[in-house]
Amino acid sequence: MANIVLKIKGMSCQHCVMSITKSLKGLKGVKDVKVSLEKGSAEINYEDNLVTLSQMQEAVDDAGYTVE
Ligand SMILES: [Cu+2]
Repeated sequence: MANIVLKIKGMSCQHCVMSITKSLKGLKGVKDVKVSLEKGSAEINYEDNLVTLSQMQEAVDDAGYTVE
């Protein structure tokens, strides 16, 4: 199990938080996601043999936001 905090650009409300959470949780291997609107970040617990950092960045992109 691994843990990472991604800085995310473009979040402005709780809807953004939900979209990003949902997109990340849709990835196989992502166990837990805590998105903070105040900090502009997402803390992710994941299985590093199942999901890569670039897949997680892509999931954030797909939700319409950017990883800094
Ligand atoms: Cu929003």
